[in-house]
Amino acid sequence: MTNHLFDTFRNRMPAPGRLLMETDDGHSISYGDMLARSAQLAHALLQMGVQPGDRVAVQVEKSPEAVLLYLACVRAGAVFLPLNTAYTLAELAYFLGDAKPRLVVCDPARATEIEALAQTTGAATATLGSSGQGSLMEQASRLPSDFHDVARGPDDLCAILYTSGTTGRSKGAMLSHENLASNARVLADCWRFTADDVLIHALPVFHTHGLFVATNVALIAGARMLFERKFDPARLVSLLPRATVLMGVPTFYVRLLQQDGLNEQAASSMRLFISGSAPLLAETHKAWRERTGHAILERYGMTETNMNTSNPYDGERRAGTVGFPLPGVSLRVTDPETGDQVPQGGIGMIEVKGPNVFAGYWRMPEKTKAEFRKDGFFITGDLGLIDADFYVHIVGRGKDLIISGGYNVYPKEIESEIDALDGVAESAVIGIAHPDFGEGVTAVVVRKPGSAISAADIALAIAERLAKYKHPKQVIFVDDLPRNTMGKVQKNVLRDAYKGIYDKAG
Ligand code: MLC
Ligand code: AMP
Repeated sequence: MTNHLFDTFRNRMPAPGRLLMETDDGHSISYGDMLARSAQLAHALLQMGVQPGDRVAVQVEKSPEAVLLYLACVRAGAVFLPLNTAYTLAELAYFLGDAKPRLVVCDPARATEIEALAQTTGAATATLGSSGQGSLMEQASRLPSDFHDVARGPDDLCAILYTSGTTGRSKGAMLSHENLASNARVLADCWRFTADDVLIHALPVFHTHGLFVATNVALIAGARMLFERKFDPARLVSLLPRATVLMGVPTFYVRLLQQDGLNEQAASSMRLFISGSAPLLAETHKAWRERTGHAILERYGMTETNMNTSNPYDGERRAGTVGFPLPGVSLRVTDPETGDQVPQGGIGMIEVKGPNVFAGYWRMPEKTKAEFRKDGFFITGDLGLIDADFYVHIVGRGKDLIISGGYNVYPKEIESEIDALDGVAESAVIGIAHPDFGEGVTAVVVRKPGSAISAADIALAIAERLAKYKHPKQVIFVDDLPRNTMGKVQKNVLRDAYKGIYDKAG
């Protein structure tokens, strides 16, 4: 047996001297370097006691080494578990307790607190940094640069990515080698990636978009990445003449449009702009076309399913739609109550099935069962329709979810933290249209009688508990929350009442 995902990359690998990554601080990593250094890291993982099937939790700033560590985990047969660098210690405690990793890899700056936490779950810790005593890279540098990849089949677990749940606890989406390999193959084909492509990579590498869509597609094509640690719109415009493809969330495109230097000339070497993770406004699509001459290609996916649909490479890229199901992906729109398919053009729940769809939630068989139909279709929680020309439109969400700058925020998680504060009677967290982030997290709070709790008090209290991007951009105090006859808070009424509050925001 072979290592299914890594062989998928290896079999198409270009000459070892070809570049895989060029970083913003002037370093470059060739395909040959990647093979050697991921091999050394795989040896280091083994030395740390990591065995096939063990989870390796990784919370590190974006760096080429973070990508090499991902590949080392794949090669060592471990299960890669990336964590957003914004997560607080309180959030990490849950993930480590649930996933029970063998090893936790973190940045040196957080080593002390994370080591203490990891010990409570029985995990070893290591830092990644490119140098320094005790760092995994330093340990790896002394180890052999070839490695006999651990055998893993298509259905073996390759990664766990946590995605918050509508009802509270985060769920670990289990992704197999074939989930990732099949999606990389299909996307590289549909988007016509070749070894001549140069992809601007400015996304974080701890979520599906930056890790699997961007990195895996570049790897499978033997392409090169301009690997940016942060999204900096001015710098990005300056990189365009050296690149051929950009992948980003809608906020990238909104911010790039504010750059004077963005024009047809700057984008003349580019062949493709791709957007996903959140809805791209038709007005952004139009403005982009006017400024650069390019129609942004919008696609739709999620952590559990990888990518499901894409607008066509050839053919009309229709603003406000997410295109057609990818080859191998079946997509249908159903009545959320009955599960019956609705007639073409009707709005309903989007369900998908295919080699891209995950194996289930980590140690949550009941939740997994509840989100699959008997015939194997996964219930996405997204509401949509298929139009007369078969383009898929996402028209809303059946799940109570806010997407801010491409990050998912589940209101329930924030409401629970706010409701637990002295002085708060109850709260409702909603998403309100935001010109930069798409939606702005907004808390509507009812104080307890006599309480004077302020927005600043709330911000201070949740700072240690929740990642920064989840924090409400505004807190609004009210006497009561609107409720329907069943007693359920009417979030649509609140969204209506406060729409426009961010219109003047930058
Ligand atoms: C940062 N902040 C955010 C935020 N990102 N707040 C809300 N939503 C966000 N997305 C906070 C910062 O902490 C800061 O707080 C303030 O907002 C302004 O920060 P900034 O400097 O403007 O933010 P920046 O660092 O530039 O980040 C913005 C961003 C980033 C858009 C570049 O959020 C980003 O990279 N998003 C991509 C997320 C992503 O990869 N999603 C894919 C998920 S996979 P303060 O208070 O300190 O000022 C998926 C599946 C699929 O969804 O289909 O792809
Ligand atoms: P995540 O759980 O972080 O992977 O986010 C997945 C969710 O992002 C999906 O369920 C959709 O709600 C949303 N999403 C992704 N791409 C798009 C898109 N192109 N348009 C609208 N929503 C999208």
